[in-house]
Amino acid sequence: MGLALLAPLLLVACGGPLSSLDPATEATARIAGLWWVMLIAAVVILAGVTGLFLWTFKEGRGSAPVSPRVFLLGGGLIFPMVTLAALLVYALGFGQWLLSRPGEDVVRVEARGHQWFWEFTHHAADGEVVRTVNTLHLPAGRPIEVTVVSADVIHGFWLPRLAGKIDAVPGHPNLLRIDAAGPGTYQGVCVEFCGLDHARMRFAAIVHPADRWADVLRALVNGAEGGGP
Ligand SMILES: [Cu+2]
Repeated sequence: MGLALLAPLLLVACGGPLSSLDPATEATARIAGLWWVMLIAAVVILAGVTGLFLWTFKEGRGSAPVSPRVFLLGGGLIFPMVTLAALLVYALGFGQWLLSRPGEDVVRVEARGHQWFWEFTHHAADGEVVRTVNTLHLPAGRPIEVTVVSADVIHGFWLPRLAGKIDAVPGHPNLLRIDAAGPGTYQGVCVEFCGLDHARMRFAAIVHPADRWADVLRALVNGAEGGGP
């Protein structure tokens, strides 16, 4: 009964424009999946250790169901080593897949962090360059590679529902891959403390239908806002 009441509350709490637990792409769905696996594993481990602790209290000293040697070696050494090694191998492979994957028809944009705003650079088909502030325009259904850099201090680029997060480091471009399946407006935020106005360093990514992408770029070149999705 308790769980039945709790589940809808948890789902509501996990929603919202800046929630990585409300994924809109395959990449963020896999990130959210990994988060849930880690949460459940952490709860199971905590419950097990608490259970052993309470058992010892209840039954008295020396009555634990496992010997101290097994508990220390198994629980303190072997189990964390195996678990952390498995997580490390998975995370390295997944991180590589997440950051940059080869693909045809890749759309390349640049995100440059400033104290305290984001400057985005888009490239139109005729070679024109379009810069926007705090609004990133993207096409749906095409692989997108965002080059993330900084003009001053270290910032953190994060679009929770669309992609993973990556640091914006001065003089060191980082690549972030985005595959946005459908149009929409997604919220992003700076996630590295970068000074007084860090908390207000938000931005939006507008994902446009693929067949409107050329028109959007043309409108941006002509000084329009590019419209909604
Ligand atoms: Cu910041």
